[in-house]
Amino acid sequence: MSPTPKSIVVLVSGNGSNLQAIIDQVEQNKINGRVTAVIANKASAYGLTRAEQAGIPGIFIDHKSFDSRDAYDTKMMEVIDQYQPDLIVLAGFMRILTPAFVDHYQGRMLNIHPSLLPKYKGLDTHQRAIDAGDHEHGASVHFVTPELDGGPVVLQSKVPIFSEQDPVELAERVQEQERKMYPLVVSWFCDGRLIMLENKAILDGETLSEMGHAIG
Ligand code: NHR
Ligand code: GAR
Repeated sequence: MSPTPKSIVVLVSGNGSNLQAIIDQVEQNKINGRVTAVIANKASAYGLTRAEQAGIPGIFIDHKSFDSRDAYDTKMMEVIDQYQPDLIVLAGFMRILTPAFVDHYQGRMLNIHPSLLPKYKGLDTHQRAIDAGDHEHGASVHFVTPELDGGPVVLQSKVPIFSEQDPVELAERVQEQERKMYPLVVSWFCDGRLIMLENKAILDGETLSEMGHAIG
């Protein structure tokens, strides 16, 4: 008998194409989990519409109506914990989270970042990779720790950068990879194959290198 499906809460700020990829893989029974709630900090986030279409509660929590990051994150925790999550998935979520929030979900929170970490932490990663004259770029899935985009990497996927590369076209190619890699990592976590221990990512009992597993 397979263990109880994990409860996954997904946080979004925008389009939600990574959310959709995860919902699709859940529906195809490729992930031993269920997306139990989608939370957005923007009312306009298309991810909320995707949630509604999939019959999943989509909840808008406006960061602008809170006085501080602590107050916002406290409210988020209250709402999220109603869904008893085993895993929190950041999927294009654009708000930096407080150490208290990160500690509360320690070892249970993943992010996908559009760069080959440790390169280009933070924002505007596609333009920065082009400006640096890099020949390759990509995305990384990592455990979230209080250090922004600094948690242990689980999986990376690379794409080439061509000469006179347009950042929008580059972002599209990176996101195509993201939609393949993120559901895979979520499935590993839900199968109990992936854990974080002492700030390291461990898959099937093996500690992953600083750059995680590489594909593509
Ligand atoms: N929080 C912690 N503590 N640790 C991480 O690794 C986090 C995190 C919150 C979000 C995603 C991250 C990314 O993949 C993420 C990782 C937002 C910003 C940012 O500067 C930076 C990195 C990420 C997400 N946000 C601005 C802020 O003041 C707002 C920007 C905006 O609204 O457009 O929060 O890139
Ligand atoms: C993705 O490319 C993700 O890597 C990036 O935003 C996009 C969200 O797309 N994340 C960040 O930049 C986090 N700061 P999606 O909403 O379609 O999943």
